[in-house]
Amino acid sequence: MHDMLRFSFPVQEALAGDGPVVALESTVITHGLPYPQNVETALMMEAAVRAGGATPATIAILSGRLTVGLTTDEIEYLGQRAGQSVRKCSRRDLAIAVACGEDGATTVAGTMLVAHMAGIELFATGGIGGVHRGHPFDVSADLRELGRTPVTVVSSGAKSILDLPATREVLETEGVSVVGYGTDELPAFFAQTCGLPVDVRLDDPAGVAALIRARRRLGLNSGTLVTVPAPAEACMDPEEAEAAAARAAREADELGIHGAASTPWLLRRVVELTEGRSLRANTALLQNNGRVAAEIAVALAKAL
Ligand code: PSU
Ligand code: MN
Repeated sequence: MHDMLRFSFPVQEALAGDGPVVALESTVITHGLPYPQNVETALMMEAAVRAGGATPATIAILSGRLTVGLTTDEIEYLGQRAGQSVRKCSRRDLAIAVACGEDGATTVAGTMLVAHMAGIELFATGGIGGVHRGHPFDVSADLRELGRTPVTVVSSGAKSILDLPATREVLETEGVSVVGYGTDELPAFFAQTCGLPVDVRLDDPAGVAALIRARRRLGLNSGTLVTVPAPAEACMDPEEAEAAAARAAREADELGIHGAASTPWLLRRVVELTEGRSLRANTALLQNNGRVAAEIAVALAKAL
């Protein structure tokens, strides 16, 4: 499988020495945030991973090559093409992008798959996909991937534009342990909680590392979801966040927006409706999650 992967030098070196590495996704760059904030945030997220003591590996597909660890120029190249023709690559799209020699941005599902091929356990993002409001059959491939690929995803829960109780149910069906990192309740992306319980609260990196090791020893092939509330100073008022999410979901229905285009459209609309407050929360939580994932990767590397 390795001959399909192209590693950056720092990532290759870190993996060869069993050093801590954190994977980062690229759909958030091309479809989740506007330019130039997308590039700034991607670079700040990499810096947050380094500050936490790990090597960042941003993952994307460049001219059909699965690339593990992007250079600053490659992040800038993808970032400038936000909203344009870069393929959003979930599990179904990976082979297509490779076969056709395309550029592709990996979603949570796509990044988990490539991270696992590369031997990377930790992956940080903002919010995973889930079940769309009013569309119980639009279930993100992220949830299925968490059920069948043993990678630990650090996020602020699922995006609040989704049906969170339904998303929670599907995670249970898929056999995914949902950890609250320093919290008893599932965070709601821009807001700190949605009132739903997590499966276990763990308060430090060593606790999460112990859970990952237990999952490995048991031979379970499912992933782990570690949920981290957005930093208090950047998070949104839960009522404002909810009102914007509900309105955006209603408008998307009226406009007939669906499928893979849904999430990018909804996120963009919520930024408009909240006059940029959701964007501020999104960039802050992405960085925070990068740091937390790095600290867990360090604890896991120590315990090996
Ligand atoms: N988190 C963010 N912004 C994003 C995403 C996550 O803060 O843009 C992306 C992820 O790549 C996730 C995708 O996998 O949205 C979900 O899309 P869908 O609902 O179509 O599966
Ligand atoms: Mn979908």
